[in-house]
Amino acid sequence: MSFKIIGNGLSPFVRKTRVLFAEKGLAYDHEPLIPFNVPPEYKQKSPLGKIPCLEHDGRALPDSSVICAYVEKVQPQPPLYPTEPWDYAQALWLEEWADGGFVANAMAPIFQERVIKKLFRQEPDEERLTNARDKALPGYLDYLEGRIDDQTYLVGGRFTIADIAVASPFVNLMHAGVTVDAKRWPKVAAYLERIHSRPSFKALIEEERASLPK
Ligand SMILES: N[C@@H](CCC(=O)N[C@@H](CS)C(=O)NCC(=O)O)C(=O)O
Repeated sequence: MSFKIIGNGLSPFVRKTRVLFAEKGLAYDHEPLIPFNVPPEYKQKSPLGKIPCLEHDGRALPDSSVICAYVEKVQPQPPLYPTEPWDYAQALWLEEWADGGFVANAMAPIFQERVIKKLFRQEPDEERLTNARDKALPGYLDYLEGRIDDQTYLVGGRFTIADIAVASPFVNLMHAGVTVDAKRWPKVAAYLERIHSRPSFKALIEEERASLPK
């Protein structure tokens, strides 16, 4: 079995797939494609032109959620999706909450203004940054604080795709210098510290930090 994950490691969606691979103990090659002006050949593999895309034994599969669900079937151990139907649905919902809401409305604007623009030596749009950090982000953190309750993991008492998908974009916030206020959101802050210290996340966070300008 040969796997290749295509996409720059700073993408929360690429990180999501890489963490899943690490948790499953699966080896893969990594091609860190940047998703701007992608070559036409890449669109043959990922028709929306987005990262990540997985190559498995010569076949291409786009989209982090699709990739993760597929790899779960290819390599079921250790299981990273709940089996109980309600828990399964909750895990998928939290994955969508992260991918479709939190990333789009809070993480991406902050990361783009603070990190991407710095990489391209552009001036940040302070109003966009402030809106995302001070207006959008708190609502997402309030929701998460309620979901964590007293649990170690988000769903079903064990580490799942929900934890991978939710914790991944918080790494981007860390890179952007935005941390969770532990006084206001104590459960989220402790939860993230716990999840980000897993070897799967820790190794990638260190690799990414080394790639960013100081
Ligand atoms: N639903 C997709 C979202 C992927 C996505 O939006 N990736 C971004 C990078 S973080 C991208 O490729 N953007 C380039 C574009 O939208 O053209 C997934 O989960 O893989």
